[in-house]
Amino acid sequence: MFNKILIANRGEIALRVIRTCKEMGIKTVAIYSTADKESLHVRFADEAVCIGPPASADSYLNIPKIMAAVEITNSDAVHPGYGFLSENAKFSEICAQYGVKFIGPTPDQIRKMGDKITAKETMIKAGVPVVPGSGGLLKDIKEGIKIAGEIGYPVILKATAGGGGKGMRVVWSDDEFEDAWNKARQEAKASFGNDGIYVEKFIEEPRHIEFQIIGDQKGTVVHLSERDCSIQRRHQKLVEESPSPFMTPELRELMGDAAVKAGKAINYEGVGTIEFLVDKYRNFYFMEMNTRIQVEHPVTEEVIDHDLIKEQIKVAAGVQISGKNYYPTMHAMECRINAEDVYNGFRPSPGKVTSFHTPKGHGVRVDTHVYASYTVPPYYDSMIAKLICKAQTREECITKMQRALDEFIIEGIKTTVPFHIQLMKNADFRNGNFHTGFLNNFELEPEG
Ligand code: MV4
Repeated sequence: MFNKILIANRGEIALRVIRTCKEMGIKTVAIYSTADKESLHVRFADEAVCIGPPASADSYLNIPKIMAAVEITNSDAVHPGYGFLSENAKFSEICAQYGVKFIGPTPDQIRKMGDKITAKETMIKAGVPVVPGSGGLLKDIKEGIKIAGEIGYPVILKATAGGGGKGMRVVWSDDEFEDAWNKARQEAKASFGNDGIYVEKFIEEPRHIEFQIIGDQKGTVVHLSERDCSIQRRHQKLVEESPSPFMTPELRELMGDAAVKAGKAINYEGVGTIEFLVDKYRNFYFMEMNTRIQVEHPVTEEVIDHDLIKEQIKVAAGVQISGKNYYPTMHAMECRINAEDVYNGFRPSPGKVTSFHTPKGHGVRVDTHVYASYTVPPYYDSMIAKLICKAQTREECITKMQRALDEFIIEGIKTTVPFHIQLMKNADFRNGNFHTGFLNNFELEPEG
């Protein structure tokens, strides 16, 4: 097992990793920017190294500075958390060159899934269903229009370097194609420095259902069931839950098998997520793979009753897993609490938190790095807490979530708590009747 892990991240996930390390008897090193000097991950780690000024490029994304911190603290492993360098193949490679274990996949595994066309080709070979489409880069508009005619409109143009919705355009007819093509290419070029575009059938009103998987270094891969992440706004997830209200035992077997095949196809090592689009007939299609621990991992932890960070660290250290899949025995839901003003287009609302009281009680969990008098810096992600509730049934889970949201006191900044309170009352949400477009038509009640 590792002696000392450096956590190359900040905020609640840095704290989350430190907690598990302590329970496993592993020493921890925090890194921090000057903006995070007063942060709890700095306080709770055994050692802390300041790595630079607030801007991410000069701190949490700066590989030379992080490697220097690894060296001076004599850390034998790095946990990248989510975001920042967690899916950076170069960082994984440099860690390997330094003889430091990157707690996550190999550079090759990251690259195979980072390029969407390569990922799709790999999935086709593995027998995992994918959305019908061009199957490769489009040469020009003419080829695109030809393929669109074959698969039938609507189609969607996607950037091969993409993910998270950037460089995507839906096209409904031949005469819209050229404009959409130009916009998708421009956006892809600007966002990823790669304007490679492919096309596929546009699945209307899909659900986003993802499977958690874990693989060990001996090639065993299992799934840990699904999370439904359909409640999103501009590709930012706001609520996740498990099981999906749309799931059936039969569909779980089919999708779970596909997720395991996907992991095995790249010999996946570590925790990862296979994202699927699911249409109203319960056809499912591989969308992307996330090669990191995700924000919403606690939802799975609650329904299968295992610490995913602990499992992640164990497989990184070479421990083998059993070959059996995990199934939910409870219902869990997570509301992301962001420092945002929901009444002003979810505009970021950083600043000093003057009072902070978290909900408590049976089946309630809050993962946060915030405390009263903490200042939310403007430089990073706006997520400041995750409220996770679990209960025997979805209905009880929502009731508990409502009770917990009512108990949350956060003063000094605006947060997404009022949004969640209203969502939990929505009849369609309560009935499990939603898809990825749900929030486009969700009307917020006036501030009151
Ligand atoms: C799609 C799609 C419909 N059909 N692909 C959005 C993010 C990117 N990773 C893929 N995305 C989508 N791909 C086909 N063929 C709809 C979306 C999509 C979406 C997917 C998941 C969650 C929220 C979404 C919101 C808008 C569009």
